[in-house]
Amino acid sequence: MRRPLVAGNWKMHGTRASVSELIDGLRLQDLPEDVEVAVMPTFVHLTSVIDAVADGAIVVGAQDCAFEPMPCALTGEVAASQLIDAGCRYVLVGHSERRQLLGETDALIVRKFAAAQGVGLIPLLCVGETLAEREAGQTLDVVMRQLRAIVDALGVAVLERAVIAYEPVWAIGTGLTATPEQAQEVHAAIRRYIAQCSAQVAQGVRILYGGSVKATGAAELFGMPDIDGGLVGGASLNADEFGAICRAA
Ligand code: G2H
Repeated sequence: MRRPLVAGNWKMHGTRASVSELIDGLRLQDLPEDVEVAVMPTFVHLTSVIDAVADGAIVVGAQDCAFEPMPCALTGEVAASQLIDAGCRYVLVGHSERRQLLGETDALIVRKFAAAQGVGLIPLLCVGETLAEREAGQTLDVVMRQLRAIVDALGVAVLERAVIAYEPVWAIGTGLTATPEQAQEVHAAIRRYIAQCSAQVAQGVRILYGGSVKATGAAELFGMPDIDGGLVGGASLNADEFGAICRAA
């Protein structure tokens, strides 16, 4: 049995006051014990959030890490080892906003993934196609290319200590959610692809859906056999809405 994970990606949102208010709101939520709940604030808010949730069930992740795992002369970056030291459990790698707006390549994402795992962080690898790629019938080619970059470089076994998030780029922040059937088709293809290398890894790896997830419709998405939870952006900034999404998983 795969334990569902719902992760709130707060992106570049929040002030000290609004983050504190959001955490207070989350602590009032009735979060299901059989679902793992994570939040991913900006770097500047990480330690205050980690301290604030230390006595509860919510775990914390970062939104990025450097390709170098250990502290070194790399201005502006944060090492995976520093995230572990701060108390993080997860780190996003390969989010489409970083692939598209910051030019992150598959090769760089492989290095960040390896840096994270090397120090014991769990990488949450994001994959997904653009609207043009979907319309050109290239969805599975694109998603498998992004996944193959990791498997070819690091081996399939690394997915035993990782999470995958399928996030169709056309559904991110647009209000357009993939239908449960559209998402399930890609999730099942991802699991089939991994099963070609290892049936055991394929069975165990959690594959989240991301892209305009809201409380409405979340239960239908999470009810699909290969969808193991969600990576939630905008809706995770509202404690009641995020709580409802967690309860739907
Ligand atoms: C996709 C998602 C969270 P949103 O980026 O990673 O954001 O739910 O706002 O589409």
